[in-house]
Amino acid sequence: MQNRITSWCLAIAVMLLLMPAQAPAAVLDARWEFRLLPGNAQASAHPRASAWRTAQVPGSVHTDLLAHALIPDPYVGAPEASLQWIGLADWEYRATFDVAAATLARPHAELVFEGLDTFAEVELNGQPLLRADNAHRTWIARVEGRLQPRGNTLRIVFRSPITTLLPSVQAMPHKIAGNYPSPYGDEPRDAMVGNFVRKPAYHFGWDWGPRYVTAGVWRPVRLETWGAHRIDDLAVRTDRLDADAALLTAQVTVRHEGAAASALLDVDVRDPEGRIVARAQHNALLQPGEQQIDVPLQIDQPRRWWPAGQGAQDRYTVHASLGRDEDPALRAERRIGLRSIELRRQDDADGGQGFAFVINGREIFAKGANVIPFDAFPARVDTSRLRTILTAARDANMNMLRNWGGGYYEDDAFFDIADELGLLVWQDFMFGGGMQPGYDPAFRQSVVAEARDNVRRLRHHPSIVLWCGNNEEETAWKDWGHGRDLAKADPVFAAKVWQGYVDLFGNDLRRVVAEEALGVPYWSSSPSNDLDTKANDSTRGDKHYWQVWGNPALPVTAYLRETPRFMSEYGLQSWPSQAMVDRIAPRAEQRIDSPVIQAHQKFMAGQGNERLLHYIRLSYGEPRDFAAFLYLGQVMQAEGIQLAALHHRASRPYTMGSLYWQLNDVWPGASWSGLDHDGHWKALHFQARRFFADLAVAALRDDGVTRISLLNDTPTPQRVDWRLRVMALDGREISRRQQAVVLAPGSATEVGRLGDARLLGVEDPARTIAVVELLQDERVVSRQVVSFVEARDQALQADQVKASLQGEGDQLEVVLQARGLVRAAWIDFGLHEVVLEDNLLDLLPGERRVLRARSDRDAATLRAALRVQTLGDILRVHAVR
Ligand code: BMA
Repeated sequence: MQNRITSWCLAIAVMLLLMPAQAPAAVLDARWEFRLLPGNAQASAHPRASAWRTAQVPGSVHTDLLAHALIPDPYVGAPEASLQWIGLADWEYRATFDVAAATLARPHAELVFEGLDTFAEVELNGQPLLRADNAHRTWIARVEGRLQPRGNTLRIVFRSPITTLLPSVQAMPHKIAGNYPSPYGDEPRDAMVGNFVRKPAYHFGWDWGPRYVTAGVWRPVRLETWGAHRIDDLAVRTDRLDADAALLTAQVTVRHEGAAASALLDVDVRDPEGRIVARAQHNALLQPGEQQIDVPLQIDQPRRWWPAGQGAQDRYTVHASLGRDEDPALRAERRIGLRSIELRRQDDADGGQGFAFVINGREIFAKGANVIPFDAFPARVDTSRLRTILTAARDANMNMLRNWGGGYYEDDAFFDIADELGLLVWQDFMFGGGMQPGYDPAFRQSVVAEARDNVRRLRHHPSIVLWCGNNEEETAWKDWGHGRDLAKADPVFAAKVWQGYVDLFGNDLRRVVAEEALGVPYWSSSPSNDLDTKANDSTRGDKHYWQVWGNPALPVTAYLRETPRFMSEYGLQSWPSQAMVDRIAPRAEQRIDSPVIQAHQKFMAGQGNERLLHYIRLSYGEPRDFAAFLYLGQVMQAEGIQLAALHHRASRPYTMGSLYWQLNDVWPGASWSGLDHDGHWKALHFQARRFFADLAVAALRDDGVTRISLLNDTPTPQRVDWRLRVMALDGREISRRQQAVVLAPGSATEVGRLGDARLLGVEDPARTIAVVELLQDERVVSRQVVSFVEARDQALQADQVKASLQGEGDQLEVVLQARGLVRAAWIDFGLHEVVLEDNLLDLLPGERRVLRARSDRDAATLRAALRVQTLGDILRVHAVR
């Protein structure tokens, strides 16, 4: 049983019924098996893998091996080194399936492989069918005349990407930058293959996740059949959108086989309640081959789709059908949202340039985080996990997520949920970093095919507001020495590599987006200024800022001195909860430097926990034990990211976005995430809900000056009061002021810059705080507690909060009663799963908080397990020692 403390919303999410992503597809109904390919070099060391065994499709070889207990759980303990042989082996999958007579009778048929990972040779009934080399593409093969009623066999051999590519990579006189070299010896450190293959980059290991170079049929296989023609695709272009009308063009792609023929094409649009609001009929003359038929549509008084916090997420359903037949091949449906999108890059007077997303004509301050893959083995990620995590994002007042480029293009379900919740998506193409052979035309062609597949698959989602070429490649080349080093070693090759980069990200992908993405803008890299001279600039374009946490590991207050146009990455690490750590390591092995703990800390080859300690020490001092290390790490992360996020928001409109690194986890381990692998809220996520709230106060103290700003992200003016109280830690009030103000829609208003001397007078900085609050209708809607010294030097006391659990059954409440100041109170119930309304709380002297709690456990058990950690308790015990 795990300790699962998280918000209400998470539990509610689980209860929600899941929406089917699309009409049922013709998923191949087959029995799948797998084995190590006979004759493979790994066979002698792993004989048990050589027998045919049942396989799960979609799936991966690691999860199939795990299902048959042939390998230990790749997430528990430290088995990574011992599992690298899997990535060096070749694997064989086979499926047997029957085809119903009616299906077989159809004149046209194809097998559609939505995801093959990666170098795959496919045979159907003993004959070659296709060869694949790109896990991000859809592979399609015509199969009419090649199927039989019973006992068809599909056979797929997956070749190891490492052994396949290594000879050619090793033969290169000069290498191009890959990403994280393997510490396990399965691949030479100076000849990384990952950037030469179109396979999720993180499979080769990343600084937050394990190296599992997997293989398999990772997305469904479908058998599609049709008669004389079929609808291949339906896209809906918005030509004009305002309060009066939406003018749309339904672009219906029809494939027709045989002599020219005519057919009736019907298109209709239903509003969110299912009422038909537009309808058109078109008598189409079909020529042999593929053709696009454009059908104009008009919706009067359209309901627009808005990001979360700005309005409703209304969606319309567009349906196209060719003829009156019930044949699914002759129908297509898209759920769309009506919104306009502009990436506004307005020049400043002084040479800078803005970077703002404008939705339906309104500039939106983007608040959110970066998304990484949800698991090392993507087929394990089900819709309910996506819903849990995306709902948590929305509930933390986020309105944008960046799908980072080192993973895979997410399932349709991800975007359906983002559409529904109003989460804007910044979508990277799948390039995680380093450099790739863009100089190779075949490689570029493969990427273009992949890009078309995915842009077309996803383009109807209103949530997607940017397609971005890659993660950090331009800045790596220009700023991290890679371009310079290669130019020194081999200037001709370096020029060729850079030209390949420009061809791929400057031209090819830009063109695909212009042609296919229905008006969504393109941006060549994050961070960048879209191939302008400088890549990671604070005055133009988007910015990744890693001088805090990364080198030179500046203190978190450095966040306050960095003011970009759009912060697309910044972050601090923490570990997940004790209960999560218990799953991966026995208590006896829970030490900062134990092998199992180190195996789950991927930052800078074993230096991650030291870095974490560095930041904990700066603010809180030395943790007294591993449990305190976990707690203080989470508090440090939450307080540090809050500082940055509030500074970004307070810098509006100069800064128009703040996406921290990272939302979620790929496995249970240390990382920059605010949600753990199961979607439980870490301290950061509770804090994010406060610092991203639409109405919030920022009180940012740097160098002895506290800057107070009032933030309004709502689209309407807000009448509020702001209040400043200076008080002693025991509650004695020293001064107070309060003022009414009207906040403009979408604004940040600075209301004061106050020096310590002015706030403190003669009071002791270690015993005094400033409390800054935003009130609406006399209710505190946002609060910041400003300390004048680091927590480790503050006169915090232990035993300042009394906690109790009241009620029974589904009426449980945690009541907190503070005596003196309480900082960072973290409530947990040990191993018992409890969903809490809020957590990580600062309480003012004398304050009482009542929090709803829900759990399956009985109240007596929970009462006994209830525990509250606070900075005062943790640091005071430390001080006594
Ligand atoms: C960023 C990302 C990732 C990485 C993260 C943390 O720059 O783009 O590649 O995981 O930093 O180091």
